[in-house]
Amino acid sequence: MPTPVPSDKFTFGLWTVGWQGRDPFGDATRPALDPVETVTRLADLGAYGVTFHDDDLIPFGASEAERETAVKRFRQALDVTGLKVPMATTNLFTHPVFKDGAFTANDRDVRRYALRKTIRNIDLAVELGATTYVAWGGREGSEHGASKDVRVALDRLKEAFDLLGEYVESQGYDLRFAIEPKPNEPRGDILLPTVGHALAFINSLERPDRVGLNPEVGHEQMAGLNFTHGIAQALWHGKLFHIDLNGQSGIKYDQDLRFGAGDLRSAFWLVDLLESAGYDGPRHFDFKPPRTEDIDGVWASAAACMHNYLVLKQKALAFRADPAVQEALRAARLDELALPTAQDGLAALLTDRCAFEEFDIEAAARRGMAFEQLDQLAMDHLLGV
Ligand code: GLT
Ligand code: MN
Ligand code: MN
Repeated sequence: MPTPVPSDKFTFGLWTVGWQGRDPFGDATRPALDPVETVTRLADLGAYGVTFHDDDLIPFGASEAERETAVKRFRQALDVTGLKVPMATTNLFTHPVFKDGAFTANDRDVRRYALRKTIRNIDLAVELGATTYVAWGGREGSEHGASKDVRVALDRLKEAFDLLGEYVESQGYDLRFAIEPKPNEPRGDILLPTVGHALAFINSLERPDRVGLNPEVGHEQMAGLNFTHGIAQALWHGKLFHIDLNGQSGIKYDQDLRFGAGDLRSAFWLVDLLESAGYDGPRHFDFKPPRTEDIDGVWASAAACMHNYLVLKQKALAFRADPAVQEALRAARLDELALPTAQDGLAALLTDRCAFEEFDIEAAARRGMAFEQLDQLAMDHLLGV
């Protein structure tokens, strides 16, 4: 069985294992976790790093002295364990002040506060070595038709990223932003609901090169979308800056299951893609150990996230190396997809009688694609038969 090691680049948010199980219907089922304990336990399990929201590390409203102590203890734990902080983010959703959003709240003073809160944590993130700053706009959205002028709200969202980019540049920070799309929850509808919406938005920013994506498995699947396709497109645009791995069973509330739970076949194709595309960023788990679990269950599910990734990686590599698969890929004509459609140019295409006048449409229509055999080989690898 594969054992996780730091070079696998597995990372976890403090808020994941630290989730106390509070949901809209029930109170916490677990006590709070000390970030220092989280760092120690994650290092013991073979993780590479840990990520945080400002408020995960420094309780909201803490005094300057409390802040210093919290950061000092965290930093010491990082030094002792060697755990890294590749990414950090801002909590712009828990406090009631953010009930109508942060960067797109109708109230201007809330927007200005949200930017200052973010900038303050960017400074800390960079001090701790982060090179990616995630922006999940959980409360940037609405429940009512006229309550949000979406075009104007997008102006404000662009303004926020332009200002943050200006700040990071003025400080000479080596830091990029990663937008995390989500279709809904906690707002009825959230701005930039999918990978595609976010990709288009980034093109309108002043510093598009500094902004990419942090897609989350469950968030795309909540919208019924193919996550692996979304990741492939993000990679194609050079925009996969970070990734949130977890599990989800279809179109329902955001389940944040451990990685591999939920849609296992999709997880297999995702790992196959990340590994074959050479994605070298952190494999970041953003999951919630179910509230049925005690603290032992929390660490068991964290270990399982890494275990499942490594098992799927083994299986994906074996799938690609299998001569029967390579033969099936040829039969499915993947090599032909890789050929340009008109390497001879437009003029040659227009005069090529075989392309149209003499093209045997019926014969081409009769050709089978041999996809079922290929897919069953993948299934057999996944099932271990
Ligand atoms: C929150 C959300 C996640 C985001 C985090 C970053 S916070 O738990 O559900 O998907 O990645 O703000
Ligand atoms: Mn989620
Ligand atoms: Mn996430």
